[in-house]
Amino acid sequence: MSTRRSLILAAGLLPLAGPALAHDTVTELGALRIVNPWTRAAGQGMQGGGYLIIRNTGATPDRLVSATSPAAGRMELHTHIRDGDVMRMRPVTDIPVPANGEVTLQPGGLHLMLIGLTRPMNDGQSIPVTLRFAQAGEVTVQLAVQAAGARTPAHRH
Ligand SMILES: [Cu+2]
Repeated sequence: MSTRRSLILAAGLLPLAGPALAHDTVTELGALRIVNPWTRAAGQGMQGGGYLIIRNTGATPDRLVSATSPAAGRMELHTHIRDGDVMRMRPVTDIPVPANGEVTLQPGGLHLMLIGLTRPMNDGQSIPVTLRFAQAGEVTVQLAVQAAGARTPAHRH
């Protein structure tokens, strides 16, 4: 009897646990949710990409307009475009975040670019990055540094 009751209670909790997995890293900024920020290990003086998901739970569109980090001399917002057989990076002035939608920054697509790393980014570290949005304002998130991947997009700056 008590076992069955526990199971029912657990099942009742599942919908709450479903949308945000326990291992997701989520930072809230107004209606925005910055999910699972990460980067790849890279050496001092090199550059690195920043990847994350921006969810907008609100009815107003927003835009990511800039990013800064003490770990980088400067940062840009980038996209990839196909140039023949090669994917090349291009700066963009902003990254739109649709109302009631999301945008994913990922390798090979839109991403943050950390240029001129002021220190090495080592596997397992966290790199603070401050994101500035046109509507929601600023928030600082921590990029989780993962091992340098075998697949690295062509970087031209
Ligand atoms: Cu880039």
